Amino acid sequence: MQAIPTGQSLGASIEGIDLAQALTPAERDQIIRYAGQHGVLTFPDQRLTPRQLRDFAANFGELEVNVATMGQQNALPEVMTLSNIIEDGKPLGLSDAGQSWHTDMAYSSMIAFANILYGIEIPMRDGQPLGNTEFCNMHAAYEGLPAELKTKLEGMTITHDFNKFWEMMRTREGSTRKPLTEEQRRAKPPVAHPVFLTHPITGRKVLYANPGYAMRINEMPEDESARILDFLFEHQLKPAYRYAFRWQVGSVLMWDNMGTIHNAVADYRPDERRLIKRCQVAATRFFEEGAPAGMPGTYKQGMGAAAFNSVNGAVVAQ
Ligand SMILES: O=C(O)CCC(=O)C(=O)O
Repeated sequence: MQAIPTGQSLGASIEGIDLAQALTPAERDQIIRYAGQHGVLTFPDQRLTPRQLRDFAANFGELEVNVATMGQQNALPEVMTLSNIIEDGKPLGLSDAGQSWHTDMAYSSMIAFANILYGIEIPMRDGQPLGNTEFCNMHAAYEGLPAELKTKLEGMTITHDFNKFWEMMRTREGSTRKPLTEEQRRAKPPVAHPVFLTHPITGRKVLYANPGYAMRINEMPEDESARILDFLFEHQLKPAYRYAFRWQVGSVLMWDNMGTIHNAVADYRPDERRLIKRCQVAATRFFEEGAPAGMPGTYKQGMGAAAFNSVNGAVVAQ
């Protein structure tokens, strides 16, 4: 297995591995290191059943069963279908997943480590793939912040709410999303995480904010929080931090949700078929359950930077 970096702000193609086969612990740890180092990994030319996708994803942490409960694979609720295809009058899956900048599971006490997607049908027009998945690099976004803002926000927290993204998507023309039920809202109450997370693989700080779910900075007045969040949302999308993945049939796309934010580009028509299978992996490998991930005392010993720093050079203590 070897990583071929894109040379851009994020991304590497991982070649020489068949994800349908069980990983060795050494391969698993190498993929974790690559995820921290490159943020976005692509594994070309894979051939996976939903169960094999699930088994590959389960190497990296507990799998999330999405609270939305739409588009789940029968008998394998950890595998979701993302698709615009309608068959026999029924949607095959969730047709508008991730179509705005966000970080998966920022709204959960246990945040996400990785999303792992497998491309089965990819829309093409004039020989070019449509429906790119775009990313921004949150290690670089942190490093690019003005020094005084880094100092000011150090130790502060942001409240994230699942309902923010959901309601924003509901306002889109043609949305079939229904308001979340009381039960769904109770299952995902708003939660606070540090504005700056010490990334458990690289040991470096990342900006852990995203326009999809971040509601407010808790330790400052509401108007100041709104102003600074607007600044952070604009800053984190700078072209220098961006990378766009162009899909191919058979690609597996795996990204580190702690060090990136992402956006699914909906530039294809309803008749241009897109079919993706997805697993979401919680960061249970890196954080203790119970308290919001990233808060002092939640980093698991032995699983973080100390274990994975060899490709990243110097790391800071957690
Ligand atoms: O379909 C895609 O390209 C990305 C979906 C997405 O944003 C997600 O899984 O969170």
